[in-house]
Amino acid sequence: MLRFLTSGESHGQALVTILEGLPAGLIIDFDAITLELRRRQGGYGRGRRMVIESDRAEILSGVRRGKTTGAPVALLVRNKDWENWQNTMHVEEQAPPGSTGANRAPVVRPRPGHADLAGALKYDHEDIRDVLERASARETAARVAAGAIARQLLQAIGCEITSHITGIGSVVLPPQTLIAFDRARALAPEAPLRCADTDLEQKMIAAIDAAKEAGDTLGGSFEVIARNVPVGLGSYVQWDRKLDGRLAQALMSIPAIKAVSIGDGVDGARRPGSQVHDEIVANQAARSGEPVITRPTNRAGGLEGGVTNGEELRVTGFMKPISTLMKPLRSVDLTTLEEAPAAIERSDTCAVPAAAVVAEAMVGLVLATAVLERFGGDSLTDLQSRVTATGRRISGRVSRRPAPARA
Ligand code: EPS
Repeated sequence: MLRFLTSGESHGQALVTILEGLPAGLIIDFDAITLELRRRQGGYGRGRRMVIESDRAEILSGVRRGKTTGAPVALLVRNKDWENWQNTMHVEEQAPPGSTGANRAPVVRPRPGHADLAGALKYDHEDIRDVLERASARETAARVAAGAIARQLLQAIGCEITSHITGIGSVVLPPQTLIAFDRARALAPEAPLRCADTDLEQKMIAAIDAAKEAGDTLGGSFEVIARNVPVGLGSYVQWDRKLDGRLAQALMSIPAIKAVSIGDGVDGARRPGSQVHDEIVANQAARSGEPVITRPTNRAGGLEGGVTNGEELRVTGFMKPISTLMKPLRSVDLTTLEEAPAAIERSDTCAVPAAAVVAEAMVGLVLATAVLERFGGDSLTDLQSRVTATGRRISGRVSRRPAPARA
């Protein structure tokens, strides 16, 4: 089974991840990890912090001569901003000699919508910085690094993941707009918002500009798409094995994600079953003319009964607006209990494109975990041969054609 933990504060020295359970023999593409980290840093609406950082993951262990060994993989992403924060964030009781950066005053005015107040009460922190440093979405850089490796494992069995932006604030793609996998993947990493509708993207940009101007923030939504997902990941036999539940949990764990839907999601709840469920039809295979089972639609988003059904997996995440407002909401000073505007921390106006990249990573980690549960294999070659064998068996059930080798 694949599992990972992260550690690290937003303005501490570094973020750390340990990813355990990878099979041996996976060739690691270091540039692909860097590319994912760079994608996460981008998107229109990000703040000045992203000008400071240029995230790279250093692999400390578990990889030798470019390949996984089967041992846990430790990854380190350094915070360049640390040099501006040493006098505030030092680990030692006193800042060591030579520490740099300002010694910042404690944060005492919690931001509505942030973990600030709940966290200060729960952990009994006087300085809300002890909450916000770990609750910060900076942590998601560690997840993206781990997710980039999970995606490389999935690629080794032919499974790929992409995403696109479906809404910023009230500017949204019409419901049930189907964006093809290839169209989403072709969106340039440096595109401002990676929205497939470029006219709409201009309106989204204008909405972000207006929010920034007003000292406000904006949320939005994105869809993650995975294709060539093996049939049979997850299970209906027990509540905690349903893959839809596991994906929802993984996406909801991304800061500011407030809802997750699969396939047509909420929209499906408003239509009759005849307009929601994907019919199962017998077609003729293009070349041989032999019968083959196909699904003319994929409103279910690739999951039925909590089990992948071989269609594209389509998961949408909905993000609330970032809770640091430059024109702050009312709050209370925790030291005096008098009303005062919420604290202002340097922040982003909109981070939906970044959240989409994080969601791709989380989907990758969930799928890679489910693949390893289903097929096992301590080496990549074992895993690949099991995936291929099962793929053949399933192809034999849905068509009369021999299955093409998957990996
Ligand atoms: C964040 C506040 C901002 C964001 C940060 C998340 O950081 P700072 O306070 O340093 O300006 O840029 O996101 C990242 C650092 C990142 O890597 O995504 C917050 O409060 O959550």
